[in-house]
Amino acid sequence: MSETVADFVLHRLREWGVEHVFGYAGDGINGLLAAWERAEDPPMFVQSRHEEMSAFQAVGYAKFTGRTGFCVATSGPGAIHLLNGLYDAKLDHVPVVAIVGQTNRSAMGGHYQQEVDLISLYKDVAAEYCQMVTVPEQLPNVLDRAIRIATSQRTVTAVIIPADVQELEYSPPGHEFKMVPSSLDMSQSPPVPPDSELQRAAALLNAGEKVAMLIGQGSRGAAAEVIEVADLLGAGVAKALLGKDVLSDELPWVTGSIGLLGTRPSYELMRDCDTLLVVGSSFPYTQFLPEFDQARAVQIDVDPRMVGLRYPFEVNLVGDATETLRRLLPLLARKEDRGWRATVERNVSRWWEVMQRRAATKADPINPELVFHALSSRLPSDAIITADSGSSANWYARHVKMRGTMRGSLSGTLATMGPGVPYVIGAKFGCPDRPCYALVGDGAMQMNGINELITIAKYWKQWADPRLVVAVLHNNDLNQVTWELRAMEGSPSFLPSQQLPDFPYAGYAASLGLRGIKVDDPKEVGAAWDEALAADRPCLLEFVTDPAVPPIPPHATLEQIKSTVTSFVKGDADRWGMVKEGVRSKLAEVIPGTSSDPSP
Ligand SMILES: Cc1ncc(C[n+]2csc(CCOP(=O)(O)OP(=O)(O)O)c2C)c(N)n1
Repeated sequence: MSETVADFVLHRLREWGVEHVFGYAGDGINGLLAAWERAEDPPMFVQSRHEEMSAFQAVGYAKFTGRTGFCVATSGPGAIHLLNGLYDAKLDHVPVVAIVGQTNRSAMGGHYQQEVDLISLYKDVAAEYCQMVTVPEQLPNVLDRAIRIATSQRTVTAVIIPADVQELEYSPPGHEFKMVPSSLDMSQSPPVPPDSELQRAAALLNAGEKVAMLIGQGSRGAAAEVIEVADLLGAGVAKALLGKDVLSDELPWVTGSIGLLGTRPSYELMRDCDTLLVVGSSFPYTQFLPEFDQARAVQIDVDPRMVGLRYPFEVNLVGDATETLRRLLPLLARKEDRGWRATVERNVSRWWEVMQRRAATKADPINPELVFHALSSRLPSDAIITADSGSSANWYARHVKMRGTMRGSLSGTLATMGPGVPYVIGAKFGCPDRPCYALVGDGAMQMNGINELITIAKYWKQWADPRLVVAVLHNNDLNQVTWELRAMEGSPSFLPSQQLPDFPYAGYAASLGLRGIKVDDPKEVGAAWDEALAADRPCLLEFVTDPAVPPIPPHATLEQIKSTVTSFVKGDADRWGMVKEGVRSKLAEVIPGTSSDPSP
């Protein structure tokens, strides 16, 4: 049988070294599915429960492997379902190629079943490249460019292939007028700034006395250079959430996360510095950066479209983080006065004590901070961790100490609920020998996670290492938003929107043949983590946690907490609990011994 367009798609993906495509079936891609049936793996077709999950899996795969993710869906509803996951990729600068079906060319424009104007629909999410293949000769060029652009621009691209085109006999572009042949292979040569720009940056950094660094995911792979620069400048280093795993939290001058979910020492670092060096981060919350007239600032980013944002930087260097820092290093003078460094280190060490105390603060029944604190020291040094949007992102940001080769991520920019579980599924296909943890709220679990447990049950036996732990914070509340409502509106929570129906998470996991453990006693938290990691199969840990433990922002004072909490003692069912827990957590920062240490 001759090669069809669909056969060629798989053939070309194989030539690009693609090993996994995350997708869901439908007649808009029947030609592709039939080709998959004929073909030998790779690429492997990984089936989810919903196309949005396929997109999230592709994003998780790409985030944790550093490779480009691929997802596939049928026309109309399938392509629509992919969108949220694709936006997650686009906003977090993750390379993902979406291949979607379309109705037959003969039906287009006829208000046909499942016909949606996909070029228009994908125009924004795949703004860098979105093309429909209408004749076979167009294919290699369109597919190759979609892969090259997604990979080099770290963005989303889309290839739309009508169902009838998939079944046409493949015919390559010729050596002719209006034919566009294509080829494989691509080399990446990251940009480096010119010497004159590096000298300007170095002069500014050398002139400062109290240097703060902020690093993001763009500094991945540059940890050694960041450490050297920070040492020379006597700087403290804060991390944007997507860059949390770039640098170990065991370094005494790493202040941890920054922002609303960040740490107190990061807040203090920015509040008190006189010089700022941002490397590979587009951290959006300007209010957590120094005052505009307080610090002179340099930014380094690989993408010329992303420099000069968020702060009045004096020097904007366009360059790869590793190469740029390497070239900057010989131009930097070592700061002999180490007083600022010592202050940063004191703040950091105090913060970790506070975290210990906060985790040990009493709650009913389990303090979610205890759950994350107990996990942190138990994590294998090669663990992959995801957190979902919700209060778990707070506790992940503050309590999980990165070390070794640990990796971690969440939906940093779109901040969508729901990727926690599908991200780790993507990770398990990309890095099957690493232990994975998804840290998820019960709302996110009910939104997506429960269904994707079925996907885990379907595939886990194929993974070299079955260790995958899904931890659910069972608080029957959309807690993060409940707290936002309370803080912003000063109103009691609106139960019809915030309260969640109960669900037996651990029991459900067990019914799928996975391990399921329910924990409602704080004394059992540590042992449960150990048991989950030792299990011979993926394990769901259901922690019954207290929704009254507030995710306190790093800059809040005890007085602010007291007045905020008391201001909404108006109608909340758990109002007295909140007052108690909020004040208690804040007190744990200032007064040792406000806890009843339940020994994690
Ligand atoms: C798709 C989507 N819908 C809604 C939101 C708004 N939102 C952010 S966090 C959150 C609550 C999450 O609740 P849950 O998963 O139960 O975690 P908790 O905060 O209770 O730990 C909501 C509704 C969002 N970010 N994404």
